[in-house]
Amino acid sequence: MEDKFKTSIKTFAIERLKFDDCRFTGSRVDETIPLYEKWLKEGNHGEMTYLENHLKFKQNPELLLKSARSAIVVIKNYKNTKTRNLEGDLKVARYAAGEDYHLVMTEKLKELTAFIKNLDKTIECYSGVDSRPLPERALALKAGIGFLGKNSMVIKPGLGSYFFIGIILTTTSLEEDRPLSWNCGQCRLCLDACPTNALGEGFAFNATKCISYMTIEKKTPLTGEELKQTNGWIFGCDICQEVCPYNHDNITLTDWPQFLPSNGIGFDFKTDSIPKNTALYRSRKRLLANVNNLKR
Ligand code: B12
Ligand code: SF4
Ligand code: SF4
Repeated sequence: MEDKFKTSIKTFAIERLKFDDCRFTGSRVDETIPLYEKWLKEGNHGEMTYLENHLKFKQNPELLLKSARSAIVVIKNYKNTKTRNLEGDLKVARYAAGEDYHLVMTEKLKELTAFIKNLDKTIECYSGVDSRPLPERALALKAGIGFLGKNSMVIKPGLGSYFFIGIILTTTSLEEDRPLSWNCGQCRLCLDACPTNALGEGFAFNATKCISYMTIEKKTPLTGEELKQTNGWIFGCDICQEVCPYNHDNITLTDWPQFLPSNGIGFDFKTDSIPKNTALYRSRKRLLANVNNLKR
């Protein structure tokens, strides 16, 4: 599809909707499927069995959208405070301190989809943020949004890694943007900082050891040892991002007020009344059980 079409989408996404980047790639990520299969086979996903069901969709995006050809990748910075104290009693990760990003991002993706369909009514779209079986990091990497950090995050030089990824699959072929050729170099700060050794050499990542998994995803109750390891984190974990030099103090804060701590639970968990518009609200049963166990 002609460049003018891409430019219109990009301009609308960045200038009107205030996404921090918008790039284009093909809908397939064939080259990363063996990595994903190996990761599952090794049991790195623990109790997140839904990730096994995601495999067939990641292998074949046409199961999500018939004749899917391209992916539009948008990102939004959620950095919501200049610095963060990683110590403390009960800690909530930056991404969950504001309003629920699923809801906020989905609304913006709807607006972008409406804009695209207005440009060309014959185009079909399928969008998702986090909860749909889309290979979001693989698409973001292929589109050149950023590079893969040793902490397994997509990192965009100049913005860091505190951003959400949103995807729109479309039925039209768009010229693909190029991936970034960048990497962490000799740095290994995140590997050394992860308190549970969830990160390993060669981009290894064992979710079952990750505090984020323990506090958000694990369905069975945390063991005493796991509770000890969470060390006050009650929803997510920011350590491997906070130590990353790409997330230095001068990175600008988000310009979407929804993601500011004042519009959600904030960083300090002090009350049992969790605002309904936060991601924590949906997980509150597990969250409160963990908090009560921690207090014991
Ligand atoms: C399951 C999941 C988790 C799990 C597992 C995390 C993980 N590292 O895999 C848990 C619960 C632990 C988790 C935690 C977090 N998550 Co999460 N999570 C997901 C989810 C739903 C699926 C990820 C997945 O499939 N993982 C399996 C691995 C194997 O796949 P992958 O990470 O996609 O990696 C692929 C690419 O890296 C690709 N690849 C491409 N090129 C290359 C090159 C090389 C050399 C290699 C090795 C691989 C590679 O291969 C991999 C396999 O396909 C995605 C949303 C989505 N639908 O994709 C969000 C997502 C990855 N999470 C996100 C976030 C924000 C977080 C947290 C920061 C939240 C928090 N503060 O606690 C932490 C970060 C922990 C960490 N260091 O990764 C963001 C990441 C944004 C970003 N900048 O990268 C996503 C994209 C959600 C979103 N829409 O914004 N998450
Ligand atoms: S989120 Fe925390 S526990 Fe998980 S890999 Fe990063 S530092 Fe380790
Ligand atoms: S802390 Fe260092 S090794 Fe880890 S992701 Fe950042 S730059 Fe890469």
